[in-house]
Amino acid sequence: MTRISAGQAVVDVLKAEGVKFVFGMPGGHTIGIYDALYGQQEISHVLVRHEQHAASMAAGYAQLTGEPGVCCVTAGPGATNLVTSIAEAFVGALPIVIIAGRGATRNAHRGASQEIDQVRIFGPVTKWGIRVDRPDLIVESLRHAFNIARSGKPGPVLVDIPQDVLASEVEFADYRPVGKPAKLRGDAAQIKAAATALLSAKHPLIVAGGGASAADAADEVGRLAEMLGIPVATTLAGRGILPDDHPLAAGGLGHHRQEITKRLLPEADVVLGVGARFEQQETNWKPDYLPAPQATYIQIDIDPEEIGRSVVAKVGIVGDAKLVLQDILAELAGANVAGRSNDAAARARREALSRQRAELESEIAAMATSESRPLHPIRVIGRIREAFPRHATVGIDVGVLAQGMGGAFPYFKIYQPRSTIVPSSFYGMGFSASAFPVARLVYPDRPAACLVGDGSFQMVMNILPVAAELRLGVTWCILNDGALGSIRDIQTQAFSERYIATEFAFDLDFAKLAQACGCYGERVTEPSEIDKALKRAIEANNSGKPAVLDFVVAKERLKGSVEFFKR
Ligand SMILES: Cc1ncc(C[n+]2csc(CCOP(=O)(O)OP(=O)(O)O)c2C)c(N)n1
Repeated sequence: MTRISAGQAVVDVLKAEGVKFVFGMPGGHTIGIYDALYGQQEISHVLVRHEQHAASMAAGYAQLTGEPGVCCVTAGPGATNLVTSIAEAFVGALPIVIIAGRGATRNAHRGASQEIDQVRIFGPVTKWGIRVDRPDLIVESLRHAFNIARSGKPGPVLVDIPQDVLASEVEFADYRPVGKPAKLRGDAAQIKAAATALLSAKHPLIVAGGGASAADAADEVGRLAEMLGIPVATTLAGRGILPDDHPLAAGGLGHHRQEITKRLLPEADVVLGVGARFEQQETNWKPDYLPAPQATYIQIDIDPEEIGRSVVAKVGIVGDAKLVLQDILAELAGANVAGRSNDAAARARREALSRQRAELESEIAAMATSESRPLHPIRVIGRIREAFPRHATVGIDVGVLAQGMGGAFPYFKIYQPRSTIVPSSFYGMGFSASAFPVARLVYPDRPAACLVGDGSFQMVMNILPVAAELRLGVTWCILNDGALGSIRDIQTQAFSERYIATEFAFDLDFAKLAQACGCYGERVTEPSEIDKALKRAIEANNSGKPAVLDFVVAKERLKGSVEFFKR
């Protein structure tokens, strides 16, 4: 047992928990933690320019690694600046540990500097929060925080440490982390019922969500799909569970749906949700066709409260998606399914899927080669996909992802799990763009491209110096239509083109902005320049320079883009 400063104890706990990065900004309240970060090598601190970026980057870190991202912020405004992206992480079930300063206990409730009830403010967007009232509680509060963030359905937690508590000394013994939580197996009877339902299905469908990614269940999803010839649709957070060129990959649901998944869900007679919540944003829920009202739903989720929340599950299995799928696979193997992967029904499903995919590709082809000026967004999106390798990390921000720009996601192929930074159904503009530099911290050797609208980028563009300072070679590809395109779309199609508050009168020069922030910057207006600009950006990235490509694109949209808003 040694006596050390409370700030040192915090840092020692972080090291013992395996933390490699802390995202934050210091203040007088947290200076003791920062002093303990000085001169050590194990933890790098990422100095953000606004705490929202700290929360976004911590969430992005959690999305790519499954491990908690850590934010360290000062009391009051430092903490409240986190809220929006913490809400994103809460809805997206991403583990985050927030360490926040807090007004001194001795002055609490009588105007302590930057004092506000942070535990209450964060209440609805965290799994747990505590104001640590005594120095001797710091270490165990942090241990508890890491355990809660990681266990069950992961999520953000808050540890507020008041200024006077952090200025104390604490007794510190060997710290033992709780470690990774034990994985939960599903109920055997329900697993049998799931296998039986899948075997009797004529039009089965797997919907893989963020829970499938979180459980690293990509192999199992693929094996089950192949064993019975089941198409796999994914929610946004599930993209990459099957590579998009796998013969059974049907594409995304919800806002990033396309014609194939739009058809598949209403047709399905048995729908297996793997860590998918069937929320509005995920499935584009509409009473008339989504979710398929007649279908038998099987739901696998780590969180018992999710079972039956959005759809009435006939079979609900609480457990780790990977283990549950392994047990379902074992059950099916015992039921003599040899030949099922290629029986007439499975073949018909495969053929239909492959035909529909070819149709979709040919629909995109004309747009993808369009010579129009301003640039066709699908041409830009297609070329970005070509320029970046399969294993690139991909960020897609809100507007681009939604109806706007024709929806990047339906046409942007994803090939591996844990390779995307995307918003949850909380859906905050700028989240992915502000999180994006973390892509190169997690995967230093993988190129990284983030597709973002000009509206969303303007919300978070002070992320640029953060990336430049750390030499994080990522490329933001701005699809600049001079508008809040997704909302303007609604005005076009449902409000007789009465455009209000959706068009930018000022033409911001994002290339110059990027250059001023130490990044490579280029505006692209000619179709013939797209590939060359991408090459230059990737070269800049390879030498450690982040890049911004400002693609001037048309405001035009794909058909049916406001369907979501029609009743
Ligand atoms: C923080 C936040 N504010 C507002 C919205 C509502 N909203 C959704 S998409 C969008 C427009 C996004 O514009 P842009 O980033 O330029 O992308 P585009 O739609 O043009 O592709 C708005 C305002 C939101 N989702 N999040």
